[in-house]
Amino acid sequence: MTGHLNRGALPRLSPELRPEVDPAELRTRVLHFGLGAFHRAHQAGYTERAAARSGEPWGITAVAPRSAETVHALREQDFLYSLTERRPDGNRTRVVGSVVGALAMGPDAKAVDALLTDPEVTVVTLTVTEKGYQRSPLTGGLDTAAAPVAADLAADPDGPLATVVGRLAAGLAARMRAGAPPITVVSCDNMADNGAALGRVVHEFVRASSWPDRAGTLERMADAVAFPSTVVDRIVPATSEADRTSAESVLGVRDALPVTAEPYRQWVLEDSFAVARPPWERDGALFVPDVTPYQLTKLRLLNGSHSALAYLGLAAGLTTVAEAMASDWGERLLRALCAELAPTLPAGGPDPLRYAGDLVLRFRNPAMRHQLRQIGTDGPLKIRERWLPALRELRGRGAGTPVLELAFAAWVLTAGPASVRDLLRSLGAEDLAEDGAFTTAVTDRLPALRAGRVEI
Ligand code: CS2
Repeated sequence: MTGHLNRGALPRLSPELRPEVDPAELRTRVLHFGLGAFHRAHQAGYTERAAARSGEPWGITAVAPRSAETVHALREQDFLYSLTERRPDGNRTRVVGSVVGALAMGPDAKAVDALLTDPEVTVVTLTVTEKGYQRSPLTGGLDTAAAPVAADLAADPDGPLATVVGRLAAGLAARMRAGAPPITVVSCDNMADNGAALGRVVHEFVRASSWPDRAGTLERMADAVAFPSTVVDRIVPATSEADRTSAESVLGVRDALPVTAEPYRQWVLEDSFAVARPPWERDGALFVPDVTPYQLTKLRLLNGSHSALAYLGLAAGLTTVAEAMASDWGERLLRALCAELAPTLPAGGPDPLRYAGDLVLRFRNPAMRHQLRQIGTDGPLKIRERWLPALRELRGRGAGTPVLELAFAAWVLTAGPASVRDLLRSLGAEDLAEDGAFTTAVTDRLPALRAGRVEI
């Protein structure tokens, strides 16, 4: 077999490699922002199985906020791509069939808005990372002074906009004017209270706009647009050239956009949708009244220890999470950090120590090549969510924070500021910058780390 993956190639694939749905039978009923590997390995799979098991035609059109490269590559493949689960006992590959369209947010602005006003589209999902929300570090609300936000506020809302928040606000406003049915907008990014955070920036964008009907739009949005909070979880390393080669050898056709992921996956959603949604529970998603205990456990224990392993691993000259876990300090660090953070977690979530044990197994998976550098990017945005609230809470109670101090020192080293205080100030964490005991403890950790030693 030659050629590349597309609908025409499906009949030639062996049955266990084919999608669980016939993509030709799906229609766009979910609009997704953020066309990265994570969406393709997580929500797209849940949606595919929800459609397959319910017989309802839930298809996704995915919007790339910035680069149109993935959009073109997906179009070439009729929006198909393969997902390979990397299990310690071998790989399992399958083509995913739930994506039925791809748009580039700037050039395709009109098509994006047409879907946002389409009565058939009742769900919007987002994986745009923390920086996509354009939040002010001080207030958590919309950073109207940020250049792209200011430019979008001044721009014609019917034309191309630079920010997802602006596009969403403009499209939802158009939906309200058109009198289309209610809609649910689901943040799938790693932030505490992600639904409320998204609702806030979208509402604030409308409020800060000069649209003549903004007051009425805000009123209608309050009734007709829901912003549930969710917790998404699956480790999805960036795709490498080796992944493309191995996907091709399994499929027998070239796939330019394969994704790889660990076998584990989880999706917990606040059960407050406005209208019809894919029955994701048919594929194991959990709908609960309040996601907070799950969300904080995942953010602080999983993402928090990921960031700690990333900065400490980089300081020790390592490359991947599995390598850091195989070092003589990796597992100890992870367990000690989880134990330190456990008292900050609300009741009602997973047991923190058992959760830490599961993380040891997931992070150790030798079949995954999850780059420490990938996790280390966007440090300030991630650390603000992952470490600072727990750090403040523990220090406020007078509890020791030795593991966070060590992790912080490793971050200082890789971020390269003049001092620990400077770094804290640049995060807007004036209170911690003034906490002399903390800054001294972090500074004291630097010499050993500079010598490549991680001492827990
Ligand atoms: C990671 C996350 O890159 C990162 O910052 O911590 O992407 C992590 O792999 C996922 O949240 C796991 O669900």
